[in-house]
Amino acid sequence: SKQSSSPSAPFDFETYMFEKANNVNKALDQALVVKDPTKIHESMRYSLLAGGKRVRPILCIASSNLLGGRESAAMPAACAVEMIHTMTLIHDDLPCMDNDAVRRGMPTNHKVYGEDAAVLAGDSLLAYAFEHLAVATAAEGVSPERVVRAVGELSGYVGGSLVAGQVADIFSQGKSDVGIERLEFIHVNKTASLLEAAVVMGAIVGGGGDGEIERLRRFARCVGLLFQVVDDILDVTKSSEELGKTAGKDLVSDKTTYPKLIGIEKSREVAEELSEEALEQLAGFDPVAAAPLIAIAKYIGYRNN
Ligand code: GRG
Repeated sequence: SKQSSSPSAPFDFETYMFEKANNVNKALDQALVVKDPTKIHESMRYSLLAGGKRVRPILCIASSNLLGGRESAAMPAACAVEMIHTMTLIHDDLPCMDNDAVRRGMPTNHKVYGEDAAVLAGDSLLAYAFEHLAVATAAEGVSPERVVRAVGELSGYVGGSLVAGQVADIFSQGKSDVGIERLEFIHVNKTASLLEAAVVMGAIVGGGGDGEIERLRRFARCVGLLFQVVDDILDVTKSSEELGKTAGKDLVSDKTTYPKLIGIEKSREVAEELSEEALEQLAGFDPVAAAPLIAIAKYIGYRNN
């Protein structure tokens, strides 16, 4: 059978992602137990354990591991960032926001549990993420200084970036004057922020120095932006294929995207630049230890769905 844990074996990305996602799923399952009142805990677990690629927690573990940190010490931070990602999805799907009926191939939280429970499940996940991060990371023997720093980073990204990105996105919908700077602001805050939080927290609990933490922060920002640019490109190319036309749905919808603003070729160049800039940040690290982060960046840049 395939083994990604042997240091001499070549790095196998798919096995790595599969193993890590499994470990994350187990840890999430154990972190959030059903208590009284059961409905709210079941609602939280419904969305938390609904699948998803687990890109953020895996980035957190890989970042920690690059600096010599143990997976078990990074797992609470990895789970915390996925809890927050999940709560943003629950709230984003609500009728007062995007009003979506399906998420991760399943009915959205409020469709199953009602709007009242969905709002509270999101709120509860948000607070519980910080409790879990603080208590479980400390229990792993990580120093109080590093635990406090990780809590500060995550809360800063959530309160300072995530909400700002969502607000900017909502306010720019239907507007024709959204420029490239505004679009980048939305993506950096709405999407890159949690990927950055994941990588930075991994570096902190993994014992990284300030220089290492900052290099990994820049890596994650590039990867986060790359994620969105590629998403925009795929939206156009996928829908063109589906429609058998040259113009995809994104070129006619009211959502601002990179291809719409700068064209598909230039968008591909931006993606290429971001990918290179991300990989440059890892140049000073041991290439074998950095293999998972390099592979994740490449996967995000070159995926085709
Ligand atoms: C934090 C208080 C507070 C409110 C949140 C609702 C909101 C404010 C923000 C929403 C942000 C949002 C929906 C960002 C989209 C991020 C994104 C790229 C989602 C898709 O991520 P994937 O592809 O999804 O990693 P899976 O399902 O694989 O996890």
